[in-house]
Amino acid sequence: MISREKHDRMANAIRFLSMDAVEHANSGHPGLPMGAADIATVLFTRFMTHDPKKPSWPDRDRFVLSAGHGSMLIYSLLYLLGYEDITIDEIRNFRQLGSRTAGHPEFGHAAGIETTTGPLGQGIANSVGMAIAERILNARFGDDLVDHYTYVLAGDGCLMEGISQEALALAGHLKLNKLIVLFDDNQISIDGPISLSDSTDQCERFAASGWNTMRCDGHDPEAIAKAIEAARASDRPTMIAFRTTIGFGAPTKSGSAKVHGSPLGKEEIAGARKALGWDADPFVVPSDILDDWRLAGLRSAKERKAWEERLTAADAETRGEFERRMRGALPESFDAVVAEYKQTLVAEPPKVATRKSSEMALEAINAIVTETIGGSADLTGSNNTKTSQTKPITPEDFSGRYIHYGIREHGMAAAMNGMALHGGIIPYGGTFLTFSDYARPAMRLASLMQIRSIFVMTHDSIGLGEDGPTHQPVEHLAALRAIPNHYVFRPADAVEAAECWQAALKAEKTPSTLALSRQNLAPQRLEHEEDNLCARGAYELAGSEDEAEVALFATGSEVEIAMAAKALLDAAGHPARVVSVPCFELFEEQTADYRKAVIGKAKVNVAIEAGIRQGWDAIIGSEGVFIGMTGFGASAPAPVLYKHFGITAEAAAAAAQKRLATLG
Ligand SMILES: Cc1ncc(C[n+]2csc(CCOP(=O)(O)OP(=O)(O)O)c2C)c(N)n1
Repeated sequence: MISREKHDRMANAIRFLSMDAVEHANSGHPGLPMGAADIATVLFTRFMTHDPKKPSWPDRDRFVLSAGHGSMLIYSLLYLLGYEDITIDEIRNFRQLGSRTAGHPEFGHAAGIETTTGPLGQGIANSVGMAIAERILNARFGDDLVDHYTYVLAGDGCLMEGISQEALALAGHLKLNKLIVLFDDNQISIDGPISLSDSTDQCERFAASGWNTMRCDGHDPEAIAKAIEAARASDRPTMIAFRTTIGFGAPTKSGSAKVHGSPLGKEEIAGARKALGWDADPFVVPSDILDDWRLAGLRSAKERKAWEERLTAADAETRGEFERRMRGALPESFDAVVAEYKQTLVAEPPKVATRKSSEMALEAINAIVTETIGGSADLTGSNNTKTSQTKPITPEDFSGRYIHYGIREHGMAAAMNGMALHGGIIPYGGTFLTFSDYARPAMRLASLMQIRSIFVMTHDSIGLGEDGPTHQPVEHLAALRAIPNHYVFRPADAVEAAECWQAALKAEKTPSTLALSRQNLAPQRLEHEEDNLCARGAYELAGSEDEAEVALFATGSEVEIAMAAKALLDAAGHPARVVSVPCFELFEEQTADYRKAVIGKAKVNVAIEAGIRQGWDAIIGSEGVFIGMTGFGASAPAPVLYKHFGITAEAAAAAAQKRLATLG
C-alpha cells in the first residue's frame, strides 16, 4: 500500500523531471505530464504488468501514450521504473539529436515505447490493434501464454481527431474488454479551453459505441485505482474520463493553455517547487523516491518468471510456434511453398486481375503462414483479401483470421500497425488505392516505425472504369512512393503477384502497399524462375539490351501494353525490350551495376504507367517519353479510357518512333 504522501512525491518526480527537461531543452510540453502524473503513478505502481529488465516480454501489458506531445511523461516513467534505455542523461538530452528522448515518443528508440505517437489519435487507434492482437493470440495460445491489458493515455486532441471515432467504434463492436482508455480530461488544448470548439460529451460518445465509461477525479489516487480496477473487470472496453488540471502544480499557469506546450520559465518552476514542497535540484530525484519507483519497476518480475516457466512447460509445437511468431520469422517452408505455387501458375497461366491473383497467392500463403490476419474496409469482395483459411473474427470468437473493419480506412491502417507492433501477427488489409489517402497518415507511421503492415490497394488506375475520377487513383502511386521506407508493389500478372507478396512478407522492417488491378491481365511470366525477380524491383521481361533501340518500362496493367508496343516496334524495324518495374524502392536498393544493366542504353526510353510521371525520371531520364496520366480520369468503361487518355501500345510505339526520328 502506498501512502498518499508517498504517492504525491512519486507523482511529483514525474512533474519535476518533465518541467526540468522541457526547460533545459527550451521546448516541449510540460502540461500533460504534470496533469496526468497521478494517473500514471497509480497505473504503474499498482496495475501495469511489465518488467523493465525484460521489456520485450510478450505477455506484458501495453501502455500507449497516445498524446505523444506529453512525451516527458513516458520518458520520466521509463527512467524512474528502471528501464535501462532511458538514463538521466537521456532525460537531460530531451529533444536533442541522437538522443532516445525524441520530441515525440518513437518506437525503436527505447524499450518501453510501444508505438510512435505524436500525430494525435494514432496511438488510440494503434491500441485497438494491439488489443485485437491480444485476443487473437489468446484464442490461439490460451490464457497461460497471452492474457494482458492494453492501456492508453489519450487527451482531448486524440479524441477530437476523426480517427478516434473509427477506432473506438471498432473496439466497442469487438467488445475489447482488455482495452482501457485513460482520458486526460483537462478541458484544455492549444488554442484555449475545449469549449472554444467542442461540446461533445465524450463518455456518452464512447457509451454509444458500446463502451463502459466512468468519470473520475484524476488527482485522487484511491479513486483512480478504483476506477482502473473496475475497468479491468468490465466485459466491454472502458474509457475513464479523468478530470485533471493541466500543468498541475504550476502556481500561475496551471489549468490554462499556457502550460500546454512551452517551457514554464524559471520563476514558475521555482513557484512549483515551493507549492509542491520539492527542494531537489533539477534532474535529481531524491534517493528514497527513486527507490520507491525502482521497487515499483520490480512488481511484475515474479509474474514474468512464472510466465516463462509456463512457456517452457508448453508442448514443443506450441512453444516453437509461439516463439517463431513473436520473433517475426516466417515458417521455414515459406520460400519453397511460393516457388511451388509459381510453378503451378506457369503450368497453366491464368488471365485474371491482379487483385484475383493476389487472392490466389494469399490462398497458398495463408495455408502455411498462419500469423497473417486479413481484412478490408468493407470491400472484401472487391479487394479479394479473404481466403478459405480466414474466417471472420467476431466479438465472441477471436479464433478467426479476418477482420471486417467497416468503412474505416484510417482506423484499419492504424489498427494493423498496432497488431504488427504487438507482435505475433502479420496484418494485411484492403481498400481501393484511391482511398489510401484516407489511410495515409497511418501508412506513413508504419514506414517510420519500420513495421510489417501490408496494405492491399486494389482498383489501382483508370482501369477500374465506370466509377470515374473520384475512384481512379492518378497521383497515388507517386504519393506512396514518396514515403521513405515503403515498398509500393505493382505486379503485372499472377507470377508477379506471388513474388510481390513473397517480398512484402519477407520485409520485416518495411511496410508494403500492393497496387492491384480490377481488370483482367494477360500472363507475362510464362517460364518458371526459382528466384523472385520482383524482389529486384525491376528486371528485363522481353527483348535484349544488345539490339534494342527502344526500352519500354512499365508496371502492373501497363506491362501488357508495353509488350504490345514492343511487337509493333519490332515489326517496324526498331527492336525494343521490355522491363517490368514492380517496385521502384527495391530497384533502388540494387547494386549500381544491376541498375545500369536493367536500365540499359537504348536510344529511347519509354515509361508506361496509368498514373502521373513523377518519380519516373529516375529510370527513363528527363528526356524519356512518358505514357500515362496528366490529370484526373473520367467515367467510362476501362478500354475507352485507355484509348481516351492515350495509354495504348499504338501511342507508345508512335511516341517512341517519333523520338527516334528526331534523333536521326
Ligand atoms: C494530427 C495532429 N494535429 C495537430 C497536432 C498539434 N497538436 C499537438 S498537441 C495539440 C493539442 C492537444 O490537446 P490535448 O490533447 O488536450 O493536450 P493537452 O493540451 O491536454 O496537453 C495539438 C493541436 C498534432 N500533434 N497532431
